[in-house]
Amino acid sequence: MPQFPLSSLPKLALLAPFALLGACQSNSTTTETATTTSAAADSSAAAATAPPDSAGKKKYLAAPLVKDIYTADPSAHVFNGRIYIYPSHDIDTGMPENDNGDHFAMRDYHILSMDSVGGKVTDHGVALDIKDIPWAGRQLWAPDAAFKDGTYYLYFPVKDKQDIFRIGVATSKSPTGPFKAEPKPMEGSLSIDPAVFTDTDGKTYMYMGGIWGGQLQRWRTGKYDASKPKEQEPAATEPSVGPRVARLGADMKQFAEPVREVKIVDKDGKVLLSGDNNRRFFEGAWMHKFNGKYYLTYSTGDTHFLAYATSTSPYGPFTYQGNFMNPVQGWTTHHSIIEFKGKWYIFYHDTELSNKTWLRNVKVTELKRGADGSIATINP
Ligand code: FUB
Repeated sequence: MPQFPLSSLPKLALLAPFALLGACQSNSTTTETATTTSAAADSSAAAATAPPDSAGKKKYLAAPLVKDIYTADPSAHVFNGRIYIYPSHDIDTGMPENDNGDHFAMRDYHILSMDSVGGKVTDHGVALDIKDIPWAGRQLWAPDAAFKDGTYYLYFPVKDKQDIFRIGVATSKSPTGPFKAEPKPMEGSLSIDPAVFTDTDGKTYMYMGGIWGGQLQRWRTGKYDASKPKEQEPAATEPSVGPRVARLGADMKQFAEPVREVKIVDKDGKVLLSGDNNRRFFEGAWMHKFNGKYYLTYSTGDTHFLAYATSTSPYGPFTYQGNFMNPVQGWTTHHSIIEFKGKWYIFYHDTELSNKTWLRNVKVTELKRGADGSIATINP
């Protein structure tokens, strides 16, 4: 999870100056935004990053989907033929930046929806507030959602009152909420960034985890270890920490099996090393299936790429195939991938509106592939 080490400064320093647009914060009423997604219309996934224009303004591949609140970590799904986006709702709380990501101090979720890519985006207002989650302490991070048998499930990571990230679930009869949280976190859940995937056979899995501020490295022994946080990441020459996965039970509120670690290996079958920062898993896992293959996509964190690895099983091992999105503006990079009306799209965020790493805005662009299923590189 996001920290703000000095390594990110050269990247930020390269950013051309651009207008800082004000954005207001939480608003519980539904609002609509007419937006153009230059993205889907004209992006070539393999095109080079557009240079600044003659006025020196930075150019972006796509436009923010909403501008009156800050949104991040978009998990997109298609329910009843409409696209729903389950993002984090970034706010400026004045928390100083630190290595634990305390400045990401979000307190509620708003759900966005649209009936087409490039169409009007509706903000459905507050769907779940931290004050209504009995066990929550602080920091509502990247959520995801699922639908089964007439109920919508919102999965969310939040620190409990002992400051340990766990994953909770809330339910609603509507994809836009309001959602009612279960009284306790999901048993056995850990860390951050739940991503829920329902396979073609109807089985549903949750992928989860993120290192550093996301605390996944603290679970290496199977139990949460708060001691010596700086020494818990494996040494550079040791296997990296993998995301976790578990199948969900029939009630969608608990795991049907113990949570297990997902291995991401190189072409020789060797687990990627912890020091392999350009390729190893950091946070923000997503799962989709294409032509019978499972695609695990994720952020490399401190090197700011989105990477992908494939497998013939939802449990892996996943073979690393490449990085497919170059760094966005801002430290964090987080995404989701959906198919909609015969095309594939990636939802992601950057900091175009604020130029502040903790005040992000979600975007969408088309995801393109080679004939062999490889994902084309995106320059955001
Ligand atoms: O939004 C808070 C955290 O930042 C998410 O959980 C991470 O994936 C990163 O985007």
